[in-house]
Amino acid sequence: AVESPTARDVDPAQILRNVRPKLLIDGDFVDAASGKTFPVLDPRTEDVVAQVAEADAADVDRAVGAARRAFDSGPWRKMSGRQRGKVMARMADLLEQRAEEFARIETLDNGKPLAESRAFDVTAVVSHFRYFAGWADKISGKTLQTNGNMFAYTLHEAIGVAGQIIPWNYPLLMLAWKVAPALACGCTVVLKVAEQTPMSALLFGELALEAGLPPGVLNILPGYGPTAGAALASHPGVDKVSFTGSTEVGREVMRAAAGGIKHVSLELGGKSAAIICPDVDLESVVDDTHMALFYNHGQNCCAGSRTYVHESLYDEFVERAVERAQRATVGDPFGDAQIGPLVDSAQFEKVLGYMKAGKAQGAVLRCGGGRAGPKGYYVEPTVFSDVRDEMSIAQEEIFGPVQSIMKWSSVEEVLDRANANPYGLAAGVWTKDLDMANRLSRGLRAGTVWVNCYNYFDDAVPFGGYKMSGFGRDLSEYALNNYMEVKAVVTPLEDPAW
Ligand code: TXE
Repeated sequence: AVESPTARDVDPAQILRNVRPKLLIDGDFVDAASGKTFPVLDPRTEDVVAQVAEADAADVDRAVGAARRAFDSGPWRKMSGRQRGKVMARMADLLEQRAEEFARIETLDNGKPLAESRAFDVTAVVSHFRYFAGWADKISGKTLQTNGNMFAYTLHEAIGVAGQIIPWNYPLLMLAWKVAPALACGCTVVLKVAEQTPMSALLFGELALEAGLPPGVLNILPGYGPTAGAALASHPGVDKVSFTGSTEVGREVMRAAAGGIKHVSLELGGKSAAIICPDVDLESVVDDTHMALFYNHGQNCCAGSRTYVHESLYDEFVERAVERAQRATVGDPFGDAQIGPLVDSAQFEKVLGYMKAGKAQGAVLRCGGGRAGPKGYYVEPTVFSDVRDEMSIAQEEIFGPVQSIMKWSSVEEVLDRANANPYGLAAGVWTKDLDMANRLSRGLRAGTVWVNCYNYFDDAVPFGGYKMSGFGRDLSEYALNNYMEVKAVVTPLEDPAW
């Protein structure tokens, strides 16, 4: 059942009261050079809740100029790691003090349940800035043993200006994954936020300044991809481009960055396999695999969107998975519903299109399959069984609450089928058999393999893709590599005994 899209009494203007809908450039909130603005919608109602300054190439140029100056001659790079870490820790503290405000903005902008914005998104962002604040004074090179009479060591130096482009599915968390390691390394940043969800980042920019981040170190540009995003990816003043989004746009970004031989890291789409072995406890696995797909309404790059169930359990699994999906409530994300609206009309149409394609290509629709409610971007939690690998719902990233359940019989076969997809972001394996767990986790061509769990994220655990899911790692010590140059310094020793 779908409750009314605005069952809860929330006032968007009140939620957004502290957000300045502008561009953050060089420490100031400014209008776009063109004076243009674009509308931001409430996905519950499709109503416009704000008009935000729309950055384009001229603003990217201003922002990159500011970031360049802040890097080349500003205080940030010259501060000690300890001092930088202190500012970053203050950013985390200020965010924590205003966690509720951020959670409400995130839910209004994106449509995700408020309980999740609080418990996951905002909490994870605070934790992430603390974690990388801790790294800022622990970044150092190595002293090397040379074969000759030479003294050699490496310096790990900040890459320079990072141009970062992020999507809308976790607006503030994607900011954190990009910005925190860059700042820890001493880089300065121009961040292009997603046009659907610019609000939380703008308030965050305000807090960053309050925490003592010098002007120009973090510049934030709301705007569209083909204009602002493309200008950032190709700007000669940018040393490094990091991108999270679709594989299609990732390819464009890489091409744009190629002209300047910029460093690039990409976290792209996925079609992750969830493999259920015959020896599992069905009850908990049904729940795990449900959450693996339906969390964040399936708008998750690592969503477990190909559910491979061993033939011995298949019929019972399908029945229980359907029952589980039917229990998921759809409705106002400010209420108790587990599934809110999708982010925008494009996403809504895309997901409905895959629901139609599943039916047309012969998968068996077990529940859902259409829009939910008359207004807003709500869709029904949907389960298809009897899905075959060649169907588009089994091949392509849907990015919505649509579970595709397939049957397997031998381990070689399921491994081959799981790997026979261009993406390689994540996978899940459920078994009590250690040999089976080892065999599958080593055999799967994916950047993360969760065994007997799914969607477990930790600041200390790297995340990123194989194959067309991209390269480079977010999170953890590995993320520092995205923002560092390695310099070798070599000098002769007069006396080998030194
Ligand atoms: O992504 P885009 P969209 C997938 C998911 C989704 C599909 C489309 O399947 O349904 O992508 O979503 C900016 N140069 N993912 O259209 O277009 C854009 O403004 C530079 C998976 O939202 O890739 C936004 O800031 N930048 C993904 C960002 O790129 C450009 C998360 C992502 O937008 C640009 C989101 C250009 N030419 C979508 N065009 C994941 N990996 O989590 C757009 N952008």
